[in-house]
Amino acid sequence: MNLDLFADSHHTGRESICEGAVALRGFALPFETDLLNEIPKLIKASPLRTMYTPSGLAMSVITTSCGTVGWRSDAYGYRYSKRDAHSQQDWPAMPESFLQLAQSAAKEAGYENFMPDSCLINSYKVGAKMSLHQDKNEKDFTQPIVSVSLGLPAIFLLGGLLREDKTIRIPLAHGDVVAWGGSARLFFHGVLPVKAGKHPLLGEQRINLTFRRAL
Ligand code: MD3
Ligand code: FE
Repeated sequence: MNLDLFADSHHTGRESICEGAVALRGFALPFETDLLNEIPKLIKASPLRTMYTPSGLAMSVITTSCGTVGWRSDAYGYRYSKRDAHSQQDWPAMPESFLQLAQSAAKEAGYENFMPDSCLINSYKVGAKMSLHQDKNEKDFTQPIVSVSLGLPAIFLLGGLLREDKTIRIPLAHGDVVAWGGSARLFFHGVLPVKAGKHPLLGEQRINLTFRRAL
């Protein structure tokens, strides 16, 4: 065991996953009340909806966004758009507490001046998963992605730059935040099917927020 790393992670709550990827266990817990207050309002303005892959397969996760731009997927491909095709309105603004959380987490992970313009909200019911993929729809891959896990726990899969690279499993629990930057920014990743359970605050689901600089 590397005792220095162990001691360090206990003092800072910072856990290095690989070059560029840093887990901050429980970092979102002080923001819990704000997050749980804002999420229903966002979902009311721009409802969670099923997205379809360009080949026509329904994703098991249901998705919405807030911020200047939101992510969408359909027969025309994956992209960011200024308006929500469902509500035919602009996406709801990113709540101040979301921005504070994303920026303070990025800074703690070593990424100064992170200015996300989009927050993707993914809802996983029991059994929902996300297949191995890369996030390549953003303009600047030097910008990290900050993810926040809420509700039921999940096992996250992290691979490498090639689809066939071996994957490691990272358990993610309510309140965990991970900053994905550096060479990890373009690594393949996914989420195993969420196991049955009931979270005291979120019930039978997992919600993941991913903060991105899209444009
Ligand atoms: C690692 N979401 O929305 S977040 C996605 O839990 C997505 O909902 C997953 O992958 C979820 O695209 C994982 C963590 C995440 C996000 C982006 C990454 C991990 C990443 C980009 C590169 C490497
Ligand atoms: Fe992703």
